[in-house]
Amino acid sequence: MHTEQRTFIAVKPDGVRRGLVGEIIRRFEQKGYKLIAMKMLDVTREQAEKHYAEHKGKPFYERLIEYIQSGPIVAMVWKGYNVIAGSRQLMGVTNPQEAQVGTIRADFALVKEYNVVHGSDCPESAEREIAIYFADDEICDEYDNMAEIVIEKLDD
Ligand code: IDP
Ligand code: MG
Repeated sequence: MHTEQRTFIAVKPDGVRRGLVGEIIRRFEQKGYKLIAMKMLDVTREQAEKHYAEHKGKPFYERLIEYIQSGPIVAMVWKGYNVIAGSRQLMGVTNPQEAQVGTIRADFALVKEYNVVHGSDCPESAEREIAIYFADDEICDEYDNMAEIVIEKLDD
């Protein structure tokens, strides 16, 4: 049985400022994932604290909260076969200096404090993060993209 998942992806403020929105979206589209929600917004302190609750108390927490609020983000929901692990592969590991060449973070970022993109790390955090930024009626899942047509064929 295939694993259709949803994940929360955000172009962080440094990625927006550097003009990487299109490039990052292109990589997810090109892979075959389906974009089902997107908006630009200024993250509130409350949203930032919810988003990064797991990091509360860590030495970099306050800077992280400031960073995610340092300019608008582009928040997105992507859907697809194994999209959570797959999108983390496309992004590369947290520290751009350790990320594989060819990943977003390796190709476009220098340090982990400014690593241009966020992606959920498991189905539970994906659903939790989606709910911080999107209402149910902002999700547009009522269309078939090419990848879904491929997956339907796999199920036959
Ligand atoms: P992830 O974004 O790859 O899932 P997490 O460990 O969840 O990485 O950390 C969330 C974000 O916090 C990272 O993307 C990065 O921006 C920041 N961060 C993580 N570790 C450090 C650190 O050691 N110093 C500064 N910032 C960090
Ligand atoms: Mg994380």
